[in-house]
Amino acid sequence: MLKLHHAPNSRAGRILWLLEELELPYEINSMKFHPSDLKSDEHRSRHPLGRIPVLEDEEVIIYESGAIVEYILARHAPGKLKPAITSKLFPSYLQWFHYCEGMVMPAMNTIVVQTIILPEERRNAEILGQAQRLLSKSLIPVNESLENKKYLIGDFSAVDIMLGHSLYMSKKLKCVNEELINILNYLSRIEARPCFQKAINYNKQGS
Ligand SMILES: N[C@@H](CCC(=O)N[C@@H](CS)C(=O)NCC(=O)O)C(=O)O
Repeated sequence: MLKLHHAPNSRAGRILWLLEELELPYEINSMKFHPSDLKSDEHRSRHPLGRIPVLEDEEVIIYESGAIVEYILARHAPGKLKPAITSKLFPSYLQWFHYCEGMVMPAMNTIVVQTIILPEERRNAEILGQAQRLLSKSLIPVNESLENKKYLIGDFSAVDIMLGHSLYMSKKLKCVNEELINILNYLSRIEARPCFQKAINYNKQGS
């Protein structure tokens, strides 16, 4: 059975959300988002940097949330939640899939480090400001692309699980201003999905 190594408030939520949308059977190794769990020898044997998510499937151990999403779709749900390579939608699917970790998340990581992880005396307002401006800029094309669309490529797909999750996290960090109205409306649709709610709230008390 698929086994997801998970901690709350993290990208592991993407994988849980995908597994729920696909109605695949899975088990969860529930960890704390804390070095005591993530940097343990046991977890470093799965991911050398002690990060999450990690997925186990029999003899396979795979990390990187985007790679895990593609792996699950290819091996366990072929043809689902992804346009065919011949589809007109395929290039947009690829673009937004990679825009997520390539453009949005680096700025967001810096914001999380500068507002949550570092102790106050080590935070740097200039670095934080740069990251906030970069994140705001990187959300503008996403907002434009969502004009007259229910989901990122029209119908719901795995790209909503990747980038939709990042947009949700951006909003939680107060980086989605009211001018980004298409993103805000899109997030109401994402948040109304029961599988999203189940994934995002899993084991939150343990965080
Ligand atoms: N690009 C990786 C990022 C993995 C990552 O940094 N995960 C964070 C949680 S969202 C983590 O494990 N942080 C713990 C740490 O940095 O010690 C992915 O998409 O899986």
